Amino acid sequence: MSDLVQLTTDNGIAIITINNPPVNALSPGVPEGIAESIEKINQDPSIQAAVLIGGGRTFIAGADIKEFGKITSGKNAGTLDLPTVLLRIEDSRKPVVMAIHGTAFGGGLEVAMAGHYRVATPGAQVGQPEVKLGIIPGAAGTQRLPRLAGIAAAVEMCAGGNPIKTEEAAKLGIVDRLIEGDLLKGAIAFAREIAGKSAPKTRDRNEKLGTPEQNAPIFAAARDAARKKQRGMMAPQAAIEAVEAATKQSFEEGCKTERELFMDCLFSDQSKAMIHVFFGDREVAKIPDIPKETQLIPVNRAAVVGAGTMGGGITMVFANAGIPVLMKETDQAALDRGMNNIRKNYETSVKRGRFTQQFVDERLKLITPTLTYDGFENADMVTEAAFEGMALKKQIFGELDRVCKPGAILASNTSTLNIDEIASATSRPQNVIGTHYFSPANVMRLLEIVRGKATSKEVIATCMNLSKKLGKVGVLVGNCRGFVGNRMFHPYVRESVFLVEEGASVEAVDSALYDFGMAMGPLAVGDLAGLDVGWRIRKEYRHLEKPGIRVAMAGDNLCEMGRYGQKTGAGWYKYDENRRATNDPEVATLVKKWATEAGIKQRQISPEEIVDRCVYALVNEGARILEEGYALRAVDIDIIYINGYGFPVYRGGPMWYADAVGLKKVYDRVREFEQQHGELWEPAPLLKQLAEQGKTFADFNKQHTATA
Ligand code: 3H9
Repeated sequence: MSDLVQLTTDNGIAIITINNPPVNALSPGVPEGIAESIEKINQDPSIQAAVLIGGGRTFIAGADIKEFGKITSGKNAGTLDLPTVLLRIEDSRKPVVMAIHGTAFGGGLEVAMAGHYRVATPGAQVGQPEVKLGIIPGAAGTQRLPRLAGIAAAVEMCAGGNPIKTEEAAKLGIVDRLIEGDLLKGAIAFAREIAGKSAPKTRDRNEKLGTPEQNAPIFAAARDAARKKQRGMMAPQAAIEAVEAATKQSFEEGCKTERELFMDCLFSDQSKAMIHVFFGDREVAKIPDIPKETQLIPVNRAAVVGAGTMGGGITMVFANAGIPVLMKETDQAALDRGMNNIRKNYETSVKRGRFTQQFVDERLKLITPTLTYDGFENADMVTEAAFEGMALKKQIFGELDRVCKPGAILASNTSTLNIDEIASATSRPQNVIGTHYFSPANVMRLLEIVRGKATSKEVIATCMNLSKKLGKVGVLVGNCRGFVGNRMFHPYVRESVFLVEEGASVEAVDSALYDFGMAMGPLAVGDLAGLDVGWRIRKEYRHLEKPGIRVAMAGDNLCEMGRYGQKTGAGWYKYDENRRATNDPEVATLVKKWATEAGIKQRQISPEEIVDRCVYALVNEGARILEEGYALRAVDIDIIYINGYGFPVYRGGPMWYADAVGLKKVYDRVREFEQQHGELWEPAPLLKQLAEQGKTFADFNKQHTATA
């Protein structure tokens, strides 16, 4: 018997326990161990029924995702045999009760559904999250789930990928009984109740499969929703097709259809990219020189300086995590505006069903607006979110140094400024760190955590840990201008403006990148964020520009005309009072005039060139950042771009995308652009090196962390 699966007995009831920490994934040995146990149970006349349970904190959280890479590279096919094991469970003459706690996800729920009964602890979760990995259920999940839960719920779970609580699963018929108290004891008692009775096989239960008339609108609505909400992804559509097969084919044929669709997805670039993102989300939390055991600073009370858009959003982030927070402004009107915005934001969340009124009332009680620093002496962490200017930030940090208790974390939400210079205004630079949120701060998942020269390991470890508690993905970055995200965004936007100046329309640039999968086109993003933001920064840093190098002018010229984007009703586009965009022919005329005056030739530009110019500008800068060590690994850059900049998750982030295209091809294209457009396109040395060696950015990851 495999070490990963134990078989014991309790007075005629067999207990199969899966012990594969941390999440009891179905790694090689687990399905085999289950199959062997089932065989033994059926041969043992003293056994009347069996319970299958997960050891530790959870039931089975799914197939072992690490195995998928081995399958696609031809090194392993073990996980794929799971459907056969599940048939053996279902065919067991002794009924099998699945006892669920923690999470029964993916292959875990598929195992559970092959059992004859399911009992669960309240508050546990079940789900088919495979689409989030770019695949679909591959062990008959799309065939058994509709038989237990009905078509509508099965489509939603398989195509949407979101888990449900066991309370809801019980209502849907996925779970037969909820067990308060000791799960194993309850499951054994349940097994005694059903022992000797006929055991229902899920695959034979066809009563919830509906009629074609009932199902057609469900599938049509699901396909439509997936096209909109999971734009560009193949797995959700495949999942819907597989569930539809359950309504049109026999169980066996349906399983074959599911398997074909599963294999198509598994071998797709999308699934490889999304699996990379799954592990990347977790890898970014690992900082090579900061041990796991690093002492954390308890953050029980927080304060925020500034009640503007960012300050208010950050205040909500702390309140949402249950941390009492002071929010300071300099005058009453601004403070009132800030509190009103927070209230409005919460009202919208209640209307949209994201939060309950009770949750919001509790969160609002945690927020204390203030005009003074009174109470800051109790804060464990203060986040400054004032206007972006060095003098002001230094003044605030000087004040914080005077009022805050020793050991308090002093964080700045700066998006561009030098953290070390900000820290120099205090007597405790080891406590100063950057925490760069993305707008709207209470929604966007990314948190760039900026390490200053003196920032202590305890402060870094605390902020990394806190980011999870705040519902964010924290990524540690170095202290360079624009940090990682904005430093890369600059050449990306620059190229989008160059392209417009060279003859592409504003809409053509935006739609090429939208079709590539970006959440929004770069010019529409500029209008949303305010074109004046970049314009002001560029003016501040103009002295650093090399003479003779081309500068994107059209965006700045629009700002000179007062066209700042959505907030002034016009930018790259025109906006109505509801901020709905329409194309503005005046922009095309103006840009053409400016380009002609500047001697820029107008030409036809293909969507392919638009994507290459903008995305490779990201990649080339990303390569420099990686080589300079401002990002720890290529995957850190990918996670930043997916969570903060709307890069499509199914392309795995800019660095993964470049690896998938092939660095030689990317390098050659960058060289081509260098010949056409000059030194702004000089290939990053790391890109050149890896391309010439036939390597990838992911290879560099390994070397880098190994030597760090
Ligand atoms: C599937 O089942 C396909 C089937 O249809 C069958 C096809 C034939 N495999 O997230 P955490 C690791 S597809 C391998 O930090 P939490 C994770 O990398 C699968 N490893 O904990 C991490 O490692 P490390 C469908 C896995 O408490 C450690 O475990 N299932 C797997 O915050 C702890 O994870 C899913 O998609 C795995 N399946 O969250 C579920 N799961 O410590 C994916 C986790 O080295 N998993 N690891 O960084 C999850 O959603 C969360 O891990 C879970 C726990 C909610 C379970």
